Amino acid sequence: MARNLTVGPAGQWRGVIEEYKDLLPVSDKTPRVTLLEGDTPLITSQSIGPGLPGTIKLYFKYEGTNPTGSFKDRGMTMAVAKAKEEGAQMTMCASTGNTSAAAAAYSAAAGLRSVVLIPDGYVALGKLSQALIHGARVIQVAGNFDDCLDLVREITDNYPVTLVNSLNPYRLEGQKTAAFEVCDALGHAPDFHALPVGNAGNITAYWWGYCEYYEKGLVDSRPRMLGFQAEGAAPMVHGEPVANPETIATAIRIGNPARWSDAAEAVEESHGLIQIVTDEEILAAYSELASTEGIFVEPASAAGVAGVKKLAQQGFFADESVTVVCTLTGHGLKDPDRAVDIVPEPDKAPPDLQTIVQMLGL
Ligand code: AN7
Repeated sequence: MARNLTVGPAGQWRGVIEEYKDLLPVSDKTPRVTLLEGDTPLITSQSIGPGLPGTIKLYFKYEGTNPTGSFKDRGMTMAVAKAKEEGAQMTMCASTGNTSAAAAAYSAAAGLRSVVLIPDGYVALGKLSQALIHGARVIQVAGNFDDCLDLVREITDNYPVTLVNSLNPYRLEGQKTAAFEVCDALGHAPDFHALPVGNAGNITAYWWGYCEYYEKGLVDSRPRMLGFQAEGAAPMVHGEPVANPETIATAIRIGNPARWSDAAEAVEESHGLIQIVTDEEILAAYSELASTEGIFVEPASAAGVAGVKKLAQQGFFADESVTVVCTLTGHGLKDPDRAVDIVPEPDKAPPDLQTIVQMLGL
């Protein structure tokens, strides 16, 4: 018998649609296409935060624990549920990897066909394997993400295929629930919220979520939004599209963000900022998260932490006591090659006790 996930055992989290249905554009008729995404941990930083100058209470909203390993699941549950409700047969997206993994998984769960266009050679293996095993039709395009998105827009405008990129309004509706969870966990809104920016959908979604809780009187302040782009893919910082974006953080290797103007508004309204972090700074934060906090993220996910470290060192947070939340957008297992690349190779030894004891200096 099929398990009805919306009526799980008492107390079990029911996924973001069911949990936040009063704040989402859904009705009882909307199918609950869910893998029980959301309810991700808000982890208190044990090492990075206490090491920063100033009095900063640093938290990590770790989205790597979502079912497909990234924050995209929050938006995809909504986008695919609404597509199903509206009678769609096929979903389509362009992706640097995580959107395609989520689209493939949720489409499979909904019984819909899924097509994903990805930039050939620039999608981390974990993400590619997800799209393939969930049964999506994967097309590797000889171009970058922006080329893929142009094609997807053209096709979904002209054929009976539902676009599930973050241009789909339901995606951001789902993603805003992460801001609700942060407020629910803290009991108030943070002073600052930092995150990586690629297509600029997530920073927009968080802002909408914080505004909604604020307007409903559930919190009495809103955070300043801090977005970080990789140095070689920083169109919003430069104020113009980047034709050939380059960064080791392939998830945010995007030259013309789909949600540019919405994100710019979010930053302005919140008195926030969008700044650059270098690949070196991203990798340093990536390593530090893994080796000192015990949190394995993919490189792009470390961009917010890299940015907060940089701002703190510049005295940006002054000496006030502030609460800063960094979203860690995706799991490190998405891109294990990167981890193996930047650490020394493991030592080899014969199956001999003495040798190993000696190697360990015991
Ligand atoms: C781990 O999957 O755009 O600024 O196609 O995978 O909302 O785009 C991924 C983006 C940050 C940037 N961190 O978020 C895609 C895609 C991770 C990501 C971002 C992405 P947006």
